[in-house]
Amino acid sequence: MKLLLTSVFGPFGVDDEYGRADNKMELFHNQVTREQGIFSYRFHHPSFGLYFLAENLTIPTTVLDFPDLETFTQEIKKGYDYIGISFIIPNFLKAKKMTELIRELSPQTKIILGGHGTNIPKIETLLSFDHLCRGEGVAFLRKLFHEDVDAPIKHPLINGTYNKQIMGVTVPNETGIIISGVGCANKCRFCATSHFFGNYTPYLKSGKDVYDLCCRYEDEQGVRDFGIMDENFLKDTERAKELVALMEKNQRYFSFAIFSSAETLGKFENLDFLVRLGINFIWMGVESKREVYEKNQGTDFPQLVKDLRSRGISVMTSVILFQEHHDHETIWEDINFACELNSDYVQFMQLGPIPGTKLYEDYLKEGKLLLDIPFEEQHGQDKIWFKHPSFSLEDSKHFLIKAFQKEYELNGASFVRMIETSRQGYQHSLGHYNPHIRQRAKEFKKILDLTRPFYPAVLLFSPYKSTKKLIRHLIKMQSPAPIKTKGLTVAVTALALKEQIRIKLFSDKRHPPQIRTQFNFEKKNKVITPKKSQPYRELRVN
Ligand code: B12
Ligand code: SF4
Repeated sequence: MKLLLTSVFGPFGVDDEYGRADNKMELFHNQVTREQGIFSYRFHHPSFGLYFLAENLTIPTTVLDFPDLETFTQEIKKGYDYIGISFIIPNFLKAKKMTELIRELSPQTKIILGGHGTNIPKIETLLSFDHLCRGEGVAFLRKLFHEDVDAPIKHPLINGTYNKQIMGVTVPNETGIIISGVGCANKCRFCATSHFFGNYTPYLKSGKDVYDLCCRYEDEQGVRDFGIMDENFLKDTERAKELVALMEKNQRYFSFAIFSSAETLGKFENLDFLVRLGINFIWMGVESKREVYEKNQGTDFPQLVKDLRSRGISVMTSVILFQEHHDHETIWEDINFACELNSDYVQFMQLGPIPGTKLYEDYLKEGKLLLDIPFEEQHGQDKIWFKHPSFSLEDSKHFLIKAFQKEYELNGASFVRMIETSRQGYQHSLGHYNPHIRQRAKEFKKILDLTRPFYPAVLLFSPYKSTKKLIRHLIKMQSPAPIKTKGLTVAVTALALKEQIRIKLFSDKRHPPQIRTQFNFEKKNKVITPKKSQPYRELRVN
């Protein structure tokens, strides 16, 4: 029995018959720092879910991440019993092409579809497959392959990011990924993940489970900084408390980037708890200044953001444009609110009725959906795909760009805001009465030292006063840069100039590497299609 699990094929973020240039395979450059030129964060994430699934099966499984069509075609010919494709809705056409290739080149292979794309209504009439997994995948595959559905969850060690660059300078990838659970009980009307997974399914049930995993990462890979893939990690307060207790008892301090709703943060009487927990980044759905979502009721967001940043916790706020109460005036209420929050990062996302959600159901009933808009254009960073009483599709594109530009112009480059947050965190923790918080000062200092050589280049290349003002403030608040940073400063400036030229004259595109990983195989496979433009990596896990 042989299984292939694959993501959809690249290239990504280009206009071709399968996808759109505005749909980049990059988190920040796609939907956060997209208008910030060379200050935009550039990196790729592996397809976490595929590695997670493979690790929890006992049959020989190959994971193919970001293949191109040629690589995928070669792989099909190896004669798999099952090929599982993971896809989201905007990548429907890619998944369809892949199913066609499998049927043509390996008719005996069974096709399994999984991921959020499976929520497309009447999918069985749109492409050919044998099994469909709508929702949680580990139990589904274990059942399909007659494995023990109740066996304990094994967590793979997965790189958080690849290809990390800022201002053209390569930054080390030093993060690991923790998938502590999927789904969220809040079920906000528009939210795809909470509707897709139903209530919360925990993979790591206790603080000890999370702590042990962090120790494994550190022991095996030297990784101490983690991104937690969990819609609302702190909702389980007991798990978080146990994790803090273990870190402090054993004096093994890890740090985390998390998603959290505001009501969850409100459960901790003192935000210093988050510093003790090592939280250095929170992604929080503000959605709108008007309290339209239960999870945000009663939250003083400007104060909360300020309080978090003053403790060294970078905040990403997320605001939805083209909501029902938005017209050409009220939309500015929310864009301006996002600016006032002055968080480190802002994600503006277009309201998107996604199949499976309550919002989709409502809009379908009300006849608001523009059902002829192709799936590859339903990604939230170009035009809306429903009728809005106040905005045309063209309007939606322009307002979105204006929102990103305004926030950037007013508050400065997110990169520099993050440095300022770290400076505040350093100050907060350095003289704190709690020794565990004092312990955290080292982490902030590391960021301050690493980013110091960037200051002159930021001053040189920033088009806005806001960014320059922030840099001058940072210089004023810190002791003079050590002489040894001079050489690095020259190197950073040269690389930033090169990147500026690349973006302006050529293209800002960057592609994720193709990666092939084998789980539960006895013999090592050799690399199949090395590419110059897309480095091809081969790993083996057992
Ligand atoms: C990481 C991530 C990304 C990464 C992509 C990494 C990658 N290599 O693919 C980045 C940042 C680049 C990204 C980009 C985009 N993303 Co994204 N992303 C996520 C995020 C935050 C986490 C995904 C994840 O790893 N989850 C953890 C794993 C364990 O869950 P999972 O992948 O869903 O897998 C589970 C099941 O689905 C199932 N499963 C999955 N695949 C398969 C396959 C088989 C065979 C089987 C049996 C089961 C199975 O089993 C797994 C375990 O239970 C989710 C939100 C979320 N919290 O899930 C959004 C999400 C998947 N993204 C989404 C979208 C829309 C996008 C973008 C269009 C940007 C945007 N506008 O939001 C772009 C598209 C980029 C492109 N060109 O394709 C949507 C998808 C909506 C939909 N219904 O299709 C989500 C749900 C967020 C949202 N808006 O609600 N994304
Ligand atoms: S709180 Fe966040 S993750 Fe949970 S349902 Fe609402 S939007 Fe989704």
